[in-house]
Amino acid sequence: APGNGQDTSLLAKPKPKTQRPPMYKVLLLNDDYTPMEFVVHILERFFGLTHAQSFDIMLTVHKKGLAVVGVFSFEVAETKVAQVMDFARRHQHPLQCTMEKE
Ligand code: TYC
Repeated sequence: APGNGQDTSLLAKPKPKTQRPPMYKVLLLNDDYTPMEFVVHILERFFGLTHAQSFDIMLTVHKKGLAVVGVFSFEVAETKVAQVMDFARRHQHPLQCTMEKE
């Protein structure tokens, strides 16, 4: 601005902002009925986690109420949620899995 002694026009260069797609957290929710081993199996089967990683996440959900299982693109997150919900429903467990924008 004129007169204010704060001209940055010689230093300010335009910053091209590269657009990155939003990422989505897949969350697993606790309940009182789904067997612990079933949850561990789901984490191994659909998220490619080791047995130890799966057991840790299952215990976190059991103790804290929920946990982030992983962060994925919208399409991948949607698929994981659908796979978990379908598998739980087919086995008649009330397990809930949801996604949330990061
Ligand atoms: N709370 C369940 C039980 O005591 C175990 C459990 C863990 C259920 C994680 C859901 O996402 C879950 N059998």
